[in-house]
Amino acid sequence: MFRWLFLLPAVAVSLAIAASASAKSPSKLYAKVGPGFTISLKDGAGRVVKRIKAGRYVIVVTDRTGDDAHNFHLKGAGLDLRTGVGFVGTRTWTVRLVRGKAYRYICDPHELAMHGSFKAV
Ligand SMILES: [Cu+2]
Repeated sequence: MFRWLFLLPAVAVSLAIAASASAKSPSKLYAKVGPGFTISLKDGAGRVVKRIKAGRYVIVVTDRTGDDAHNFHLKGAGLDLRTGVGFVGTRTWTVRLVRGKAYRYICDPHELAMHGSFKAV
């Protein structure tokens, strides 16, 4: 009995931490490259990201291009993340977007045709 009384505060603290972690879990963004010569970054509602609130995000990158030799490369404000050319699959990146900074995403082999950008505000 005596031991359990000691444990109760620890349980309460860990429950509080779990609750705050879920309340603050970052929003997801969806990066896609392919099919064909298409590249995009959209929010959870399916809107192309142009201006976005600064903060932490989880970017789910889906690269479906394979033999077409595309990739998804995000850069700006200290970020430089990319999938490999020829990679097919999903990657998950946790990022912090900084207020006032611009970000650009490209396909490295076809930057002129396949690119987009947004700003954190
Ligand atoms: Cu490409």
